[in-house]
Amino acid sequence: MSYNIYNPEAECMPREKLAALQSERLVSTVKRVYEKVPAYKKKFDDAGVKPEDIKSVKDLSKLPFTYKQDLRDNYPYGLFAVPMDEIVRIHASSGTTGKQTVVGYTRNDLKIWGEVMARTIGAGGVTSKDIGHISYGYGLFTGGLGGHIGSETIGAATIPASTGNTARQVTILQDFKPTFLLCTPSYALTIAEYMAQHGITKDNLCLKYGFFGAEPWTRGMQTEIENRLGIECFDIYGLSEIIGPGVAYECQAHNGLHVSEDHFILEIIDPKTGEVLPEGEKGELVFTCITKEALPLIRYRTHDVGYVIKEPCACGRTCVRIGKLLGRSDDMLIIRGVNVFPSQIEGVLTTIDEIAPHYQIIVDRIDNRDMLTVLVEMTEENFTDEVRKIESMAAKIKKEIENVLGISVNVRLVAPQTITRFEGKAVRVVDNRKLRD
Ligand code: DLL
Repeated sequence: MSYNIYNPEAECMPREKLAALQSERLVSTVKRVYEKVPAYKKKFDDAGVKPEDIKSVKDLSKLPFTYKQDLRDNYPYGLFAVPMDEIVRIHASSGTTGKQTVVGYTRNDLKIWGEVMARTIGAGGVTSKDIGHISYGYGLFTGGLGGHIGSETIGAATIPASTGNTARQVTILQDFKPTFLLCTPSYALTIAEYMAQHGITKDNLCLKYGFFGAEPWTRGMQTEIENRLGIECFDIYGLSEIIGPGVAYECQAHNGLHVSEDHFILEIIDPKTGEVLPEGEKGELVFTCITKEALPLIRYRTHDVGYVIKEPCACGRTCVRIGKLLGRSDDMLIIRGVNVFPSQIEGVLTTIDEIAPHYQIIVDRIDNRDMLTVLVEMTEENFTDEVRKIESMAAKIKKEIENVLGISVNVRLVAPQTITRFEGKAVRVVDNRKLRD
């Protein structure tokens, strides 16, 4: 098969040439942040490293890490490396604790954002002939305007639908005939569900591709959305601190997400020791921005857990891939000492036909013992109030989850439409232990 590549020169650059380009860009970025950002000067001085010590990408690990806390300590604009009159856009990410993280873009940063997002949707096959429906939230969140800038850069007709009002979204999907959709995977399911309830089928739409991300989702969820909407789904990854969506993207080979390495250098580290891990090992993703003007973060700790796929990709891109993200180290639950990622539970649920892919995980501490309960919705077709049937279905799901997690869990089946639906990022875990601690 032939694979779509938006910018073959950049995406398929020989590795040696890429390393030379990364080195050149890293050296100048490090020099610039040292001169322009007092907080970085202090950080480098404290670590005993001078810009002259950084001669190539091989020296990257000499540099100190940047943490979300650094952005909070320098709230709102303290880490910007350009004067405010060069900033043309500001976004922020809310997070669940502490102050918002504020990020800025110069005109050139927006150009880069457009480029990496055009690579992202171009990898799925989008061209200027397509029509894009952007249902990530527009606003301080980077999803909406990030999708928007990529879609316009590639030259597609762009519909800035934003999130919410699913009835209106579905009308637009039918009437404006978009060929690709961008939103969170959980919102894609909400749209599919609304359509099913209103007798609208995938044949009433012209959608061909979907670019979903901003939250972890499993391969099973991907297949579910593909079947329901009749589209090819692509996983897209990014974070506001680095640029927003556009940091890494899935290609038509569907085996990992390519990183735009000419703009962002990826390292995988052991989150406990900070040591860079050998290729292929699972650890925390750390990114360094080497072309951004406004906010070129150095060795930014994402808390996202992933690994690099070594083998060359069938698509011909030379930029490395990260495997599908398993979740964040901070959404990892520790249940009676065992590490549990919500995505492991989702992985099991999406293989079982009788239930809908809507679930919630509740963690309690009862008599000093952690208890994990999974609420799972039955599908309309399999909905029953017959106790014996419910019990046997719950027992089957419980067994399958326990096989994967290696700990005992409770499973409760609930009626269709009883678990909260999400327009933006889904919140799937309620940890009551934290409320009491
Ligand atoms: O979520 C940017 C984005 C928008 C990415 C739209 C993709 C699509 P933040 O709000 O700063 O930015 O959240 C970043 O979301 O560190 C991950 O934990 C998570 N995340 C983003 N994409 C994925 C993905 C946007 N494809 C945080 N799979 C990141 C798993 C993801 N987690």
